[in-house]
Amino acid sequence: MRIDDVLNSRLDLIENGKVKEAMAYSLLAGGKRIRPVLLYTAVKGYGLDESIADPFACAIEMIHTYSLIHDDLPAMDNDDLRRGRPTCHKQFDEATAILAGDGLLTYAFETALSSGAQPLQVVKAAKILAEMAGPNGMVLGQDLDINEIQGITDWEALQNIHHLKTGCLLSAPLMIAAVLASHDEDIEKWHEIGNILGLAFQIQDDILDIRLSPEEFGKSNSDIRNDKVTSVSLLGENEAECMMNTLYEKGRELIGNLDHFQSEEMIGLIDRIQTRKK
Ligand code: GRG
Repeated sequence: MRIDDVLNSRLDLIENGKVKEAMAYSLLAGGKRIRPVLLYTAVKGYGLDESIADPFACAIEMIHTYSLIHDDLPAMDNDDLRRGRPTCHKQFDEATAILAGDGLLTYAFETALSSGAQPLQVVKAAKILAEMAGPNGMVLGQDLDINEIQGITDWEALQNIHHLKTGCLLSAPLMIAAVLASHDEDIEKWHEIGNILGLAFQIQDDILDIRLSPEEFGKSNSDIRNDKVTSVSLLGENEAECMMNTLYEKGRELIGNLDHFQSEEMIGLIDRIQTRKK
């Protein structure tokens, strides 16, 4: 995959050492690469060459991978299995896993800022990335997930957590594509589409979590172990699945309504995500 080549070339620029090894271990562990693929597909939908998206595709996957490494730590979900392999802190140690996450987060921005796109576009895109990943975005979602979720009894409140924790990092590549294509009027539309797809993706994750074994899913079923409130525990499996399908359909409809955007490939990608098996 294109994203693996660009990630490898960025990793080659890091000094050898245990932290680099741990960053590479988690980054190259065979994730689905959904976020970079969303970005590449969106820039192509705007008629641009994929290469313009390379630094941002890398940056988003690095931020996603850092979030998984930190989420798996004993202080958070305390998971042993991720992407079908021991989690970063199990393979190395906690200090190295924390540093690998820190390294990936900071290197993500160094990589994004090395983009050859127009400087104003680079600044706008990097700001979106920071906003979506930071304390008003994914980090806030994780805060609520850790500190508030157990008291939640209504779907609206759970939806808000999912928009932040999952939706923000799925919105970022779509919003960044609009910036790179100089279609800033689409940024908020993609934000909403990313939130809808993120919610669908999270519900699907909750359903797969109860349907698959950890070996099949490639990660621990920590939601069940931690008796966590999820879309399935709140809505029931059937209603959750109906909601997921409705949301994916709504996402496709909104994408089809965008002006200046060739939507076929993106809609095909959403179909493939909807039928994913893990
Ligand atoms: C530590 C700040 C911080 C945030 C952690 C990513 C995350 C937030 C928590 C992980 C748990 C979780 C269920 C997150 C929701 C998003 C999600 C479904 C992540 C898994 O993404 P995939 O399926 O993973 O794209 P791969 O491994 O394929 O890249």
